[in-house]
Amino acid sequence: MGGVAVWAGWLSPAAQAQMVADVRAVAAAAPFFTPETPRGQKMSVRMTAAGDYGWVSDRRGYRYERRHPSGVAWPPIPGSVLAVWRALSGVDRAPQCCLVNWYGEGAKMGLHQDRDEADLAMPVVSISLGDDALFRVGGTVRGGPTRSVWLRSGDVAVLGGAARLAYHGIDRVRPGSSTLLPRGGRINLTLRVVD
Ligand code: MD3
Ligand code: FE
Repeated sequence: MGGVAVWAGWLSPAAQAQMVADVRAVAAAAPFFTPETPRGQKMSVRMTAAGDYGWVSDRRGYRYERRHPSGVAWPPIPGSVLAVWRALSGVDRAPQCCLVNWYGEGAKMGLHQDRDEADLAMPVVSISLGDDALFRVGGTVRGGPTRSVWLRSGDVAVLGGAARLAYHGIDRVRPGSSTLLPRGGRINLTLRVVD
């Protein structure tokens, strides 16, 4: 599908290790939480965020918020992460949200669109760390054809243009496929302009 660019192995092993350390610091300030769908279903992915906004979901709905559910402000987006946005986003605006998704054993993310951002002309930049993940992307119509690609640690995907409103999700993570995270699993960072 047009508008998906995957930069395989963009981050060196050293850069990945630095980013994991930076994510740990983010999570120390803004701990991972388990989002619930508006219907009260716990998601299998745990989340936190950095930047002006984080994305939260609970029984009141899903939305961007300026504070973590605990009430603290989100920590700043790490410089290591901002550098990837500057290199690959192709836009002059700074990202306002770095959403952090943590996939443990069996976690997945169902097909969805990202459309809570005000300016859908702004791309989303996605950084994969840790275990390999089977990413599925389709078109802008639910139930249409999809294709799948494995995302590996250090890969960066830029989603823009026609892909910005594409349905997408993570079908599964391959346990033990990376040694980056000491307890295994996968971290995905998505950088977004929100408003
Ligand atoms: C295609 N995250 O946080 S990243 C999400 O790996 C999300 O955690 C997945 O979908 C993950 O919303 C996939 C790749 C991605 C991110 C945003 C997109 C693909 C996208 C927005 C539009 C189209
Ligand atoms: Fe998404």
